Amino acid sequence: MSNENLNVPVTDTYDENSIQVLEGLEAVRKRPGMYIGSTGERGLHHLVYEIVDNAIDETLAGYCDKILVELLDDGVVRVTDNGRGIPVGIHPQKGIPTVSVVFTILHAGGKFGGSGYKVSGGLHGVGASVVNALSTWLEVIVKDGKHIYKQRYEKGNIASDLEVIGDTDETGTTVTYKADPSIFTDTTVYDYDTLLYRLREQAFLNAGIRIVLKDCRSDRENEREDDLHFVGGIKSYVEYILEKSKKDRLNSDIIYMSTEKDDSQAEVAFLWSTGFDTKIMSFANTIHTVDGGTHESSFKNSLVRAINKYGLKFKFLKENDAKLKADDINEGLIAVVSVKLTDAQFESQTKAKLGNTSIGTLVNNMVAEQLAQYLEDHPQEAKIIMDKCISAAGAREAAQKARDLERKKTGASGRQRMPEKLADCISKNPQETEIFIVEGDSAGGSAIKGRDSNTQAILPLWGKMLNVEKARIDKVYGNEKLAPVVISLGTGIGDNFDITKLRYGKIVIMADADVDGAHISALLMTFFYRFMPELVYEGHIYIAQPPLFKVSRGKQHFYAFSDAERDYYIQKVGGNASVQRYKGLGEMDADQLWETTMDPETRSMLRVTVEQAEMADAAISMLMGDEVEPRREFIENNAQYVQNLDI
Ligand code: 28F
Repeated sequence: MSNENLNVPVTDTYDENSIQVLEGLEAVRKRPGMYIGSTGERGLHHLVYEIVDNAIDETLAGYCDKILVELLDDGVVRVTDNGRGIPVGIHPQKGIPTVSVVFTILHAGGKFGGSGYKVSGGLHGVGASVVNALSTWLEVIVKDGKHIYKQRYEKGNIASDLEVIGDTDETGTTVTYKADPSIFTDTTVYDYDTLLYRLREQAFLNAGIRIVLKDCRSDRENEREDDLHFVGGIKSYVEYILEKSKKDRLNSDIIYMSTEKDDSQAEVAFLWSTGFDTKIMSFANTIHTVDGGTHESSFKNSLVRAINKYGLKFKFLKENDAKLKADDINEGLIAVVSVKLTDAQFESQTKAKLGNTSIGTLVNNMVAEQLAQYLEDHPQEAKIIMDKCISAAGAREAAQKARDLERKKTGASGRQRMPEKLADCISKNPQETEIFIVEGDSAGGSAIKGRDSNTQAILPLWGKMLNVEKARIDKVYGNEKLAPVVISLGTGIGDNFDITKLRYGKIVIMADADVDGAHISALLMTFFYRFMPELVYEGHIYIAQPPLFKVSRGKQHFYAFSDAERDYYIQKVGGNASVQRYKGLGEMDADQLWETTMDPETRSMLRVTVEQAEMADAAISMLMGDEVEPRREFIENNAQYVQNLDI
C-alpha cells in the first residue's frame, strides 16, 4: 500500500470531510499483491492486521481501549472495538454513508486527504476497503451510542444498504469477514501464533490497550485465548524479551525515558542482560522498522556518548583512554525504541527504515539529558553498567590482539603455520584426508602411531575444555584448546569462514566412550555448529566409535561396542572368556586403536547431522547457560564426570 498519505498535513477534525474519494476496488482484486504484498499466508494474515490497525488508530486517538479478535469457523475473522464507531452520516462528496465509503472506495481516508488521524502507520486507515475487496463477504456493525447499524458487502460491492438493526447506548465497530479463497489460493487458514506475535507487539507498543485474541474454530483441539494487556508498555516488552532470552538481568532497573514535541513522541526502554547478544527493536507508529533508521541510530549514538561522558566525569575512564565503542556498550543490551509521529517518512516501500531527521534529534536530546540524569541519580546501577562496558572493551581489544597474532603467525608463504601438536598427513587432497581430534595426550600418541599417515592427521586436545556457551569470541580466538583446531582446519571462523580452504574432508571427533567423552564431543559439536556451521551442514563432522569391551579367550579376541554385543561374544567363545572394559582410548595400543576405530575398512563412524548438532547445542546451553537449577541437577547426577568441564 502507498505510504504517501503520511506526508500530508493532518486534519484536526475527524468527520466526513476528511475523506477524499478515489477509485474502485476492481484494481485490488486484479492485482492483490500490490496492496497486501502477497496472496500467500502472509497476505492472508495481513488482512487481520489491516482491520486491527484501524481499531488501534482509534485507540491512539484516545477513544478505544479494547479490541477483540476472534477466529471463527470457515475462515471467518471477527474484530470488535469499543471506539466511537465508524461515522454513519452521509458523506458530503459521495452522498452515501461514510462507513460505506470507508469500505468500498479505495484509498478512502488515505492518499490525499490524510487518514484523519494524527498518528497512523500509513498502512492504517486505508486498509478496510482492501480487505473488503479481497473478501467473499464482509459485514460491518457500528454502534454510535444510539443505534446499531449494519451493512454487508460481497467481493467489495455493497450487498445490502446500511440499516438500523437495533438501539444501544454503547459505541464501537465490529468487522466480520471471510477472505476470498479464489484469491488466497494457498490457504485461508489463520495461524494463531502468527497473529499472537503481531498482536502482542501491538499491545506492548500501545501501553494500556487490551487486545484479546480468541480461537473459536471448532476443528481446533483446544480453544485458545490470550489477553494482551501491558500496563508497562515497552518496559514490559523489554522484560518479555529478557525472559525469552533466558538470560539474567545485569543492572536491576529497566531504564525508561520518554519525550514529546509538537506532534511527535519518542520513548525508549532498555536494560543489560548477562548475555552477549544485542537486541534493539525499533518502531515508528507501531510499525517494526526492521532496518532501523533515524530513531534507532540516534538512540545508539547518544547512548554511546552519554556513557562515555558519564565514565569520564566519574573517573571510570581516563581522559587519554580510548573511548568505549558502540560494540562495547551494546553487548547484552536489550532495547525497545518507539516513536510516533505525524509525517513518518520511510526510506523503502516495505517501511523497514525510518527517514525523518527531526525525530532523530528528539531521541538524541532525550537520551543525552535523561540518561545523564539517571546515571547520576543511580550510582550503583551506573557502576554495574560502566563495569560491564569496560570489560567488554577489554575483551574486544584482546580479540583484536589475538587476531593480529594469528595473522602474524602466517608465514611468508601466505599459509598459516600449523600447530605444534598437529601430526599432519602427507596428502593435501581434502577428498581423501581426515583429521582426528583426539581427547588426551596418551590416546593422541596411540593414534599417531596407529594411523595411516598418508591420509590421516591427528590433533590431540588437552587441558580444560572451553565453555562455548559462555565464551566470547575473543576467548575462542585465544583459547589454547580451540585455536589449534581452527588453525588446523584452515577455514577461519565466523565471518572469515571459507569452506574452500578446508584442509580435511572428514573431521573426526575421537573421545572416550563415557559421559565425559560425550560431553567433550557435545562441546566440539556445539563449537563447530556455532562458529563454523557449514561444516555441519555439509556433513564434514564425524564422531568415532571406539569399542567398549574386548572379549578374549586364548588367542581369540573380539571387540564389542555395546553390552549386548559383549554378551554375544562371551557366549560365542564359550566359557572362561576374559572381558576387558575400555575406560578410555588411552588403554588401547596403537594397533588396537587402528583396528577398532580408525581403519576406514572396518571402523564405523557417526556422521553428525544438523539435528544432532542442535541437540548438542541445547544440552550445552542447559549445562553452561544461566539457568542454575537444571545445571545443578545435572552436575549432581554426574558429579564424577564433570571435573573436566569449565562450568
Ligand atoms: C474492527 C475495526 O475500524 N474502528 C474504527 C473508527 C472511528 C472513526 C473513524 C474508524 C472519518 C473521516 C475517516 C469516529 N468518530 N475497527 C475499526 N473506528 N474510523 S475505524 O473515522 C474514519 C474517518 O475519515 C471515527 C469520529 N471520528 C472518527
